[in-house]
This record gives sequence, C-alpha cells and structure tokens, in this order.
Amino acid sequence: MARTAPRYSFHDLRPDPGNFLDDVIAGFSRLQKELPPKYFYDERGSALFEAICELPEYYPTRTETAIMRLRSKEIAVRLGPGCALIEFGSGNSRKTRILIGELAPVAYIPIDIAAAQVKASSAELARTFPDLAVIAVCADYSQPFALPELNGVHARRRVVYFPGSTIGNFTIPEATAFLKNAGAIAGARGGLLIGADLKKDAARLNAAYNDSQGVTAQFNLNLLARINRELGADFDLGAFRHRAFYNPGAGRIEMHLVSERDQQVGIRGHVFRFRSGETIHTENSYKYSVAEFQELARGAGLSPEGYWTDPDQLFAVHYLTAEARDGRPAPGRP
Ligand code: AVI
Repeated sequence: MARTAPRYSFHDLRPDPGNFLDDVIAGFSRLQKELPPKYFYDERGSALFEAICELPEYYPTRTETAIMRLRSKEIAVRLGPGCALIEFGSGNSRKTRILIGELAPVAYIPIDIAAAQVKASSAELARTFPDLAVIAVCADYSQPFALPELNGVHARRRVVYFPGSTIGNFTIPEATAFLKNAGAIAGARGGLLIGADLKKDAARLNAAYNDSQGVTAQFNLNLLARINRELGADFDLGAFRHRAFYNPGAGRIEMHLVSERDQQVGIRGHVFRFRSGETIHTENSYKYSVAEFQELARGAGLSPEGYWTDPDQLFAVHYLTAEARDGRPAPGRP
C-alpha cells in the first residue's frame, strides 16, 4: 500500500528572540550577578545538555523516559481518544515518541522559539508517524500567544505536554504564569501533562549537578564562552569555576560560576568587576514534592487529576486539567 504523504505544516509566529547583550548587561549590573538560563542552549550548549542527559548521575531524563515507557498506556487512557497533543519544546525526545505511539493523537503541535530546531525535529517525527498531522509552530511559549488555526483537525480536547522538568528552571511566579498560559492554550476541556523532578536527598541532587566527568561544569562555563564568541567579551574561562548545590530552604539546585580571583571583563565597551569568590547565578532547578506541585497548579487555576512516578520516587509526571472537580470550569477559565 502506498504511504500517505506526511501531513506537515510550519507556522512562524515570529517571536521576539530577545537581546543577548541587553540581558547580559542587565544581569551583570545586579548586586547578585546573574544570567538567564535560556542562553545555555546554543549549539554547543544543546550538545552538552544532550550529554548531561546520558550521565550516570543525571537521573531525571532516563527516569522520566522509564515512567513514559511503563505508564504511557495508562496515560493515554486518561487523556482519552481524539486529543490534539501540543508540546511546549521542540519535541525531539524519546518520551514524545512513546506518548504519540500510545496516544495516537489526531494532531501533534510542537511549539518552540528556535525555528530551525522545531522544524528539523518535527519533520523527522512526521516521517516516523506518516499518518499524523504535524503542525510545527515557532512561538515563545513563555508568553501568551494564539495557536494558529488547526484547519481540518477535529480534536475532542487539547493536551499540552511539557516534559523534562523544564518547569523547574522557572521561578515560582514564572511557573505560575507558565501554567496559566498553558491552561489557556489547552482551553476549557483541555489537559496538561507535565514532567517535574521530585524532592529527594541532597546527596543525590548534588551528584546530578556535579557529575564526575565535569560535563555540567562545561555546560555552565559555556555561557561565558558564548558571551566571548557572540559578544566579543574577554572572559578568561580558566578564572571561573562551576558550583552547584542544593538549597534546601528554597527547594532548588542553584548553579553558579565562581570568580577565582579579582578580575574585570570587558563586553562591548562595558567593564564588569568580579571579586574573588563572587558568583554569577546561572540557573535554578526547583524540585517539587507532589503536594507542592499540585499546590502550584491550583494557584494557576488548574485541577491536579493524578500523577505517575517511578519506584524510587525520583520524578513525577503530573496530569492537570482546566476543569474544577465538580465539572465546572476552574476559576478564571471560560
Ligand atoms: C533543562 N533542565 C530541566 C535541566 C535541569 O536539570 O534543571 C538543566 C540542567 N542544568 C544542569 N544540568 C541540567
């Protein structure tokens, strides 16, 4: 039998790419110097992150994949037939393929700010699932946006999938705003399936972000290399070191780059001074107990409906809906 041609389309909503230089200058002008973690992911940073996901100490990726492998049948039943599956992120993960294989959605809609990435990974996915309508969208999912017309797609409900515990890299207000936005995209009868790393003993967390091969250190230091490459700065990479630790009060891993000596760095006519021991805060990775995550979801007007976890309780995949339990729309929903 002849194969159906891939039902594939690409929509560019032209998101604001942001301004690297402005963000670096603003971040270095603060009392606690900081850099937005979104800048980790240039070509080298993305490759280093892929390598992190394979490290023996970095359990989240393989644990979430194992949960999807074991539980995707159950998850698919819970989500129900006739879903349009909207993924926030470019969707190049094994987890997505497992879910699509089991759920058989009527359409798959990956959304990412990186046009080239979402195009490439969704086109590849469309080849694996030739009968699936794949509607790739370039948009910034951290901001409110309208989905393009899903012409010819008759979905019973929309489900937003956000795997990878990327929600942990948002501050609590950002995570709340993100969930509200995702709930609005899913719509009145919609659902959200979100991967979030669980709280656990500090030793395990600290090992995951201080791997013995130093890949996470390279990932962190690549931020400075990127500033050198793209903004012509003169960071001495040997004069900064990686530091990551679990902050139990805040419930998060913090990543920093520590200045090893008093030094100054020039970036496009601006000069920034770093004292010996001073840090640049580069990332937070929040860890949520099930109760904390469900509280966060309720704060965004969503209803926690259940979750799936692994035998060691390392990671959770949460299912949320925009419906209140009594069937009325949740507060703030149409
Ligand atoms: C992408 N994100 C969920 C990773 C995390 O674990 O917070 C990023 C990362 N940073 C260091 N290692 C991995």
